[in-house]
Amino acid sequence: MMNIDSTASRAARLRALLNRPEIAFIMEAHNGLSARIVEEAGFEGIWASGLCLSAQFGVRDNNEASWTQVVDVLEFMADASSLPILLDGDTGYGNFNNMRRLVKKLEQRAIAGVCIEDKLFPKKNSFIDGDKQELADIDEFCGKIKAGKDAQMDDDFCIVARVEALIAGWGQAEALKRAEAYRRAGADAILIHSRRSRPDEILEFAKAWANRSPLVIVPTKYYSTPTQAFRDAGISLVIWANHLLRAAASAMQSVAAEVHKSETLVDIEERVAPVSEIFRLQGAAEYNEAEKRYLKRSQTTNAIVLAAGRGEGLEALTEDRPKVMLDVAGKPLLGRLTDAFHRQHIRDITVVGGYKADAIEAGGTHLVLNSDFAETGELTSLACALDAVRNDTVITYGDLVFRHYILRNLLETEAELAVVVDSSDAAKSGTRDLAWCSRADARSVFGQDVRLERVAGGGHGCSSPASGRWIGMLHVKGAGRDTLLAAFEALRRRDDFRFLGLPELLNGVVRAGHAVRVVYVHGHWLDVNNEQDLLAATDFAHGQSSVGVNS
Ligand code: SPV
Ligand code: MG
Repeated sequence: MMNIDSTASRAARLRALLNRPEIAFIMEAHNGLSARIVEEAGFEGIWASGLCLSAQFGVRDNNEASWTQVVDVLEFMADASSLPILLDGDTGYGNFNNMRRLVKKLEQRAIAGVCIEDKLFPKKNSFIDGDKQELADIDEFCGKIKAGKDAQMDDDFCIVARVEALIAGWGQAEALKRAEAYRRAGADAILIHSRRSRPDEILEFAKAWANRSPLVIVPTKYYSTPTQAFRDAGISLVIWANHLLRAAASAMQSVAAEVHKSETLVDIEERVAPVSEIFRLQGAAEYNEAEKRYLKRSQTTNAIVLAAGRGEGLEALTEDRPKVMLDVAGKPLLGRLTDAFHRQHIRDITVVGGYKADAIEAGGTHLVLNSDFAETGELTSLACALDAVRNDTVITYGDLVFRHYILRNLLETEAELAVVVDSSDAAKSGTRDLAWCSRADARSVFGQDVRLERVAGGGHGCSSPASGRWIGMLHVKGAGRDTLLAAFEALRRRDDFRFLGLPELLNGVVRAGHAVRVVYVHGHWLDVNNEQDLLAATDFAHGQSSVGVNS
């Protein structure tokens, strides 16, 4: 078969289908989805059938749908498929002037051509009372063809003239006379239609027509004719005019009846296309790719919450649940944390559970398990969630309660690695996670360029006073991920790895010469380590102690 240049315009491709020596086949479509299905099946073009377009609206093929409603559907079809579309334009929806406007609007939507029939507006389908159909005046119809040809901007746009003389029972001579007049008026092809169940009158017409111009047929009624007969007759284009709509109608009737009767979906699920197939036909994969490109920030930040511990000092309250499931003003700590993430559009949250992990309930989060939680430190928990350390990840302890701006400020830093340090906690000795930074908190300066120098575990002595306390929250993004993972792997090789916590990881990063940006806060958060903290958290949650809660 002669191949059509797939880079050519749609109109040029339709023209090539009509003009090439080999027969071509186009299939009906009536919306975007069916247009895509036609293309995937391998067809070279689409027939935008008037019957099917009206039927999918649930109206009759009597110009009950307006022409602009038809053009709106064509726009979806052209978006869903790259094939040339030949519109069944009925009678052109009016006189020569309506035809001119139709051609203009079709070209604007990349429709390749239009077929108009020599009947009167409003038309009626050719298979309903065909013999009673009135035909258009030949001269008037020729004027309509000329007007269309004069209106087209692209020389390749095709106008097919459909001869209804055989449908109306006016005979071969009338059909040939009309076809010749339409050809002379400028029609690019002739569609000869028949409502007979045998192809005789079509084949007779084709023989007499003798390839004066491309010939198009619609073998809906003479469907049992072998296609070779059309080839032998020199037919250019065969239109399978309504078969996807009819296939869909049968399938929908059968499924609707069965579900109504059985009151269950169990018997039909395997017979219908999976939802995933509908997503594929809609192009969902492309959307997901585009989302990665254009919705980076809000969609790609994820969080890891370390929530494996029971909570020393809280044994009385944690017999049946881990610390993160302790209630704070009607909501577990973990629920408060996930709410805080959601506020910053972080929905991908991995929780590392351990002690009583079965009791962890946090809708929409992924739970992973550190089964060795009793004998290990935070880095072993982090190891369970290492694949969740991505290009933009917040890692946090699970027992924090904080004002929303703290997480927002951390996310907004440009740094590839950043931690939140509370400068109000600097003076306390014995507090864990004390932090030494390159500069003390100059509280009047917003966005200070301060780097982390060291974080110490509980009670770790140091000659110089600490700059504050790391609150247990860090943000890693871009190349910071590789930095963090490299430091992690270095620690993993140590014999005491199982006892190590997040401070050692931060220190490892700093020791390797990488910058960890400090985001200073002054209070406005707390962590829960004993019953007193729990009460304070409840106050905090009620907003009764919104300033200096941790000082
Ligand atoms: C259509 O598909 O709408 C047609 C072909 O015009 S037919 O229904 O056979 O008239
Ligand atoms: Mg039609």
